[in-house]
Amino acid sequence: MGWMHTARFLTTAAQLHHLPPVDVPEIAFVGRSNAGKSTSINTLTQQKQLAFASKKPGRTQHINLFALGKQGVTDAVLADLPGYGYAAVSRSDKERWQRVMLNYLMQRESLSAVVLLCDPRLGLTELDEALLDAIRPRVEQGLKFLVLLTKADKLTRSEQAKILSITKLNAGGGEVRMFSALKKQGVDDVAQLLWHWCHPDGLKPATPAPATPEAAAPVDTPATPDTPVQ
Ligand SMILES: Nc1nc2c(ncn2[C@@H]2O[C@H](COP(=O)(O)OP(=O)(O)OP(=O)(O)O)[C@@H](O)[C@H]2O)c(=O)[nH]1
Ligand SMILES: [Mg+2]
Repeated sequence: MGWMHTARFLTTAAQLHHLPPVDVPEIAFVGRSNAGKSTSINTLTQQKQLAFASKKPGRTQHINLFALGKQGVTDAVLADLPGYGYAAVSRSDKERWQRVMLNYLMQRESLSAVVLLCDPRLGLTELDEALLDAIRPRVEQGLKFLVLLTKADKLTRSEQAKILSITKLNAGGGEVRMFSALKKQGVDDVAQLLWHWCHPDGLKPATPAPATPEAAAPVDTPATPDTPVQ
């Protein structure tokens, strides 16, 4: 979807209070280290290296923001967050990242949707469940969330169907989708969902009106009472 491809780097910050406030919907990509957050952002935005993806877990160590919007007008922001649960990180680093992420999820005012990425071969882990618990009060106030089951290319069709229905039962009312960056599975569907979340009034991006006679306003129609004539 063209809207997603407009993504551009906005800023990076190690702490919540270093992030600039934004006045458009912000969608956070969260999940275990190595789940595929950065890769999915690159795939959805069709940009090879917008977000840093790596075989080495723990690659993303800051909150990175990317702006979306046509003609340079930002109408949404994506946030790539550091992953959690990476065993080889020191305990103090782990605790620091968990604190940064929880503060972000609880306090970031512009946050309007969370995409929780999950490797379906691991399922929702304890840390994923803790995250879902942490955001539940905000979900009740309208925060949207999507569980994105990544690396679908590693599963057979029937394994995918099974994990999809199990995760739907455990996702507490959130959306659930299968996704593969490798096979481009689920890309359009997820892009559309995020578009609708950021444009709940259903407005399409501005396009010039077609220059057809039918599209032009009839000149001889009298103004109706609720159409002020100036
Ligand atoms: N087969 C396959 N591999 C994937 C897919 N998505 C991501 N990967 C691989 O998974 C590894 C981790 O991907 P990242 O996108 O860096 O993961 P991350 O969640 O951002 O990790 P952190 O930044 O450490 O939190 C990389 O080796 C990717 O190539 C996918 O759809 N299919
Ligand atoms: Mg990453």
